[in-house]
Amino acid sequence: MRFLILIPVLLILTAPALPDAQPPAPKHPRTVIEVDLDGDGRRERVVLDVRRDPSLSVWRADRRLWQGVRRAWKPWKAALGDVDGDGKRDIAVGLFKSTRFFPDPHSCLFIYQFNGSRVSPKWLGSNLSKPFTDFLFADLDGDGSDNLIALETLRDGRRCITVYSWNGFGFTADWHEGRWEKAALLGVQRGAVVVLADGRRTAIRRHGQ
Ligand SMILES: [Ca+2]
Ligand SMILES: [Ca+2]
Repeated sequence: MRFLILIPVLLILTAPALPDAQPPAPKHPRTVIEVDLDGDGRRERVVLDVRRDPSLSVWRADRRLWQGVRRAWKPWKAALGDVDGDGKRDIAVGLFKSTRFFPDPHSCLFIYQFNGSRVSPKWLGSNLSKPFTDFLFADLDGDGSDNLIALETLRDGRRCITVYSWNGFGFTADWHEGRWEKAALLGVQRGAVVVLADGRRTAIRRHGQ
């Protein structure tokens, strides 16, 4: 009897969070971000083109420094953030693919780092704490490294935002907020996450700040 009760409990504990059936639609097929990734005074260009294979490339002027990210991984967004606070921007890509531990395709995040001449994988994340459909980076707590801010889906289908910090090996969830029917991540303003939550523009801060 005790065994029978344990099975559903174990299933709940070990099951991945409710997967999204569809990948988030890329807002644009081609995203170009021009920025000085490594702070050497020369600008780089990060290009995500979901029609190309591989889909992500990093350029300086006319020279392609790197390309990667298979189109079959269904990339849907690229964004930059200095997750580890070393002064160099890291490149994050949202994908919709199966991973070793979760065979159903789901949203996951890969982070690449640029050392001034080469791009290499920094973190090939299986998933975040919940299914997510949008993300951005901003230094919310002023510690010099950017937080990952993700728009996520709770088990009941409602939306929340979760704020993460880089821990050296991956991301730790610091706090989450919201239980909205519909939500869109608009950006960050004066240290608050701005969300269009159930039709209302709402600024979210960590509780008590
Ligand atoms: Ca540069
Ligand atoms: Ca960095």
